[in-house]
Amino acid sequence: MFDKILIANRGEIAVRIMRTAREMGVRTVAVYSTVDAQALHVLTADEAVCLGDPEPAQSYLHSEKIIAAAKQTGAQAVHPGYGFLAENPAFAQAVVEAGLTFIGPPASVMAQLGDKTQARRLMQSGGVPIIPGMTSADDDPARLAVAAEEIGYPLLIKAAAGGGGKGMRVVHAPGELAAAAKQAASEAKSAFGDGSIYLEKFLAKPRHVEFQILADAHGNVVHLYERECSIQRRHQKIVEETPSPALDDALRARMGEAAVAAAKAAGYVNAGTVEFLLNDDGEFYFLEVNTRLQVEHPITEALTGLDLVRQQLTIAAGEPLSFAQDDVPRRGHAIECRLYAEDPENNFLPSHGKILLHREPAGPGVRLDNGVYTGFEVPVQYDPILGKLVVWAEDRPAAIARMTRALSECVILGVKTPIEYLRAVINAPAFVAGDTHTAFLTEHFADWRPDGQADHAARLAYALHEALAPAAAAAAGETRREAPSPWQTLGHWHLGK
Ligand code: MV4
Repeated sequence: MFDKILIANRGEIAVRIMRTAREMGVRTVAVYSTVDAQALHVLTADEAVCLGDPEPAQSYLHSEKIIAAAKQTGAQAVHPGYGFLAENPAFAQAVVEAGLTFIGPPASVMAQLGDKTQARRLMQSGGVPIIPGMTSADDDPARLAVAAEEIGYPLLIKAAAGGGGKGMRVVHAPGELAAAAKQAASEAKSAFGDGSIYLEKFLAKPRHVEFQILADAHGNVVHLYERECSIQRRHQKIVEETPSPALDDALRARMGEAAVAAAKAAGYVNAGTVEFLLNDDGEFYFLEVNTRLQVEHPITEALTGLDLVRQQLTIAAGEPLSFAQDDVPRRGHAIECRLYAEDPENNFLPSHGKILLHREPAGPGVRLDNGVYTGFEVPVQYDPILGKLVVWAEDRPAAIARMTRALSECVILGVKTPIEYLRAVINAPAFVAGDTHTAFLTEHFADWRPDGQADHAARLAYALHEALAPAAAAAAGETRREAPSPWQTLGHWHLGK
């Protein structure tokens, strides 16, 4: 096992990786930009190296600086987290060329899966069902028209270099195809530097069901069951859960086998996620492979009891998996809610600022993967994720009740958060019924407004505010003795008369 690793990331995911490293006796090196000098991941690490200015290109996206920091501190391996350089094959390659281990799949595998038409060809050859459509990119209008007739309408134009929903365009009739293709190609060119596009049959209201896989360097591949991630807004996941309410044991087994086949077809090594779209008729199709640890990985950890970061480190160190598919436990139900500094009443606009008060939920079955603290200023330069709240309980209704309770305990003042929105989402009748599909938020939460009722968290916040006002004011750098009224910072919460 490694003695020391560098975590090429920030915030809650860097802290989460360091926690497992510490348990394994592996020392950690943080990297940070000048705005993150006091960030939690820096305080958590054994040592830290400043990369420079806050702009991502000068800090968390600067491969050379990060690799130099690893060499300088004697780290033997680099964990990329998610986002930033995590799915950049050139970075993975540069890490290896510097004599270090990349904690993730080989650069060549990452590159192949990053090309969406190449990924489709790989999956087709591996017997994994793909969405009917083209398996190579083409921009010739005549050939696109022929392919479109074969696939049938409605269809979806996708960017070969895309993924994650960027650069997609629905086409409802042949007359729209040529113009839409031209626009999509030019959008793809400016977004990805590559204007290649292809066509797929458009599936209406599918579910997003992804499978966690683990593959070691000795050819062993297992899956760790699914995560239901259909509750998304603008391709941003909001709530994830496992098991998926849409899967029975037979479908779970078939999709799990397909996920393992996908990993084998790609020559995958380390932890990865095979994404599928699932129709309400029970048909499922390969979507893409995410070649990283995902934001929502903790629900799989709660379900299986396995530590995915530990698995990533042991696989990267060349050790074989210590268990077989039939040994992967699965118990109860887990839900994750993402906590961003954003305003659900204002189109989820990022809400940067100083955290005036941060109170962590706790208690049975509750886990908070957090990256901030009272007094920390959420930087404007990065994704405003603060943390993730994860609960486990014996079944789905108990997990919903537990998440509702944990959200009520969670107090974050100073920036807007979607805590109240999340509570409404997981208690909406359609969610409770398990009717989760990719149009869920559009159908049920397009014009959500808080109900203005005082709740447990608001009352708690008020009490804490009274107790902690001087400390909060000091943390906020206020000259006056009292922090701002909690009703200003709570935004939509109003205590009943
Ligand atoms: C689709 C689709 C319908 N039909 N492909 C969005 C993310 C990107 N990875 C692929 N996505 C979709 N691909 C076909 N052929 C619908 C989506 C989609 C979606 C997928 C997963 C989760 C949320 C979504 C929201 C809108 C559209």
